[in-house]
Amino acid sequence: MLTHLNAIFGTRRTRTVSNNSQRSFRPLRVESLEVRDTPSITIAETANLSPNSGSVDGSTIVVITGSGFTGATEVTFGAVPVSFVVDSDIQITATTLSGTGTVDVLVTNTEGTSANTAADDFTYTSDVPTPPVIPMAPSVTVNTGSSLLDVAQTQTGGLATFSRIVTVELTFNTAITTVDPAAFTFSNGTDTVTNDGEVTVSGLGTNVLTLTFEGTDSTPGVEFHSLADGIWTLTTDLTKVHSSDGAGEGSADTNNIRRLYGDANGTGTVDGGDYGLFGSTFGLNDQDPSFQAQFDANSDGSINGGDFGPFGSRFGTGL
Ligand SMILES: [Ca+2]
Ligand SMILES: [Ca+2]
Ligand SMILES: [Ca+2]
Repeated sequence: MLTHLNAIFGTRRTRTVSNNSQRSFRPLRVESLEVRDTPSITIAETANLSPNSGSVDGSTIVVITGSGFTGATEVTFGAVPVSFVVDSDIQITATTLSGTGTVDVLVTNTEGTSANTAADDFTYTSDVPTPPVIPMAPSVTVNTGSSLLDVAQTQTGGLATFSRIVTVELTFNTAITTVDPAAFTFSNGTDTVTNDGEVTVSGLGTNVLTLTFEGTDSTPGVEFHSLADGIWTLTTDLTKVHSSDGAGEGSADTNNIRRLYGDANGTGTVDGGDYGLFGSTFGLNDQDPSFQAQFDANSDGSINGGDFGPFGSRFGTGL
C-alpha cells in the first residue's frame, strides 16, 4: 500500500511576529489524500494440475492452480512455452502442445519462475482409454448352413416354422471367452432347455456361438437333437456370457422360434404340400443328394417308417 499526499500553497500572507517585525508566508493546504493499492507480485507457485496427463498430440486444456499468477508472462511445459489465460491470481488455464514423457509445468512472472515441484509434473500419454467390450444381445439364426433348409421356408405371418431345429447360432458383438451354466434357456411354456444339460455350446473364442441339442426322445423339450415342437423363446442371460473385458448386463429374448416336425415348407401346419415333399424323400438315406434331413425325425440318417409315424400323427395339425 502506498499513500500519496497532495498539498498546495495558499495565497501569500504577512503576519506580525513578537518583535513587531512582519514576516510573509504562504499557508500550506492539503488538497487531497489518496490511498492506492499496489499489486504485490510474488513468485508463482504451482500446487495442482487438472488433468495432470494428456495426449502426446497436445490440445489438452490444463487448469493450473497455485498462487502468484497475476502478471504471469510465460507458462512452459517442459521448457516449451504454451498459450495460457490468467483466470485469477490462483488459476491459469493453459493448452498443451505436443510432447512426450513427464515434464515440469512452470509459471514465470516479473519476480521469477515457479520452483519445480512434484505437483507441477505433467505426463504426455498415448494411451487412449477405451471402454470395455462386453457381450451385447446377439443376433440369432436357426439351422444356419444346414441342409435342413434345402426346401425353402415360407414365411407365415413373418415367421418361419422349421421341421427340425438342430442348431441355433448366436452372433455377438465381441469374442465370447466363457459361458456359465444356464446362460442360454429355451422355453416353450412347458419345457425348459438350457446349456445346463440339454444344450451344448461351441465356438468359444469367437463372436459366433452355436447351440446344439443333446438328449434322447425322452428328454423333455428335445427330440433327437432337435428342439421339440412348440413356439420357443430363447433367453440369453448376458451376465453369464463373458468376453475378455467382462460379462454382459441384463438379458435378451429371442421370440418365436417355431418348430413343428413335418412342416417342411414352413406354412405353420403339416399339410398336403409337406406330404408331397415327404414322399419325394421317402426311402432315401443321407448319402443321397435328394435326402431331406428335415424329415429325419429320429435322426438315424434315413427317411423311413420310423419317420412316417411322427409325420402321420401330426398331419393336419398346426402350431
Ligand atoms: Ca516437477
Ligand atoms: Ca406345411
Ligand atoms: Ca429317420
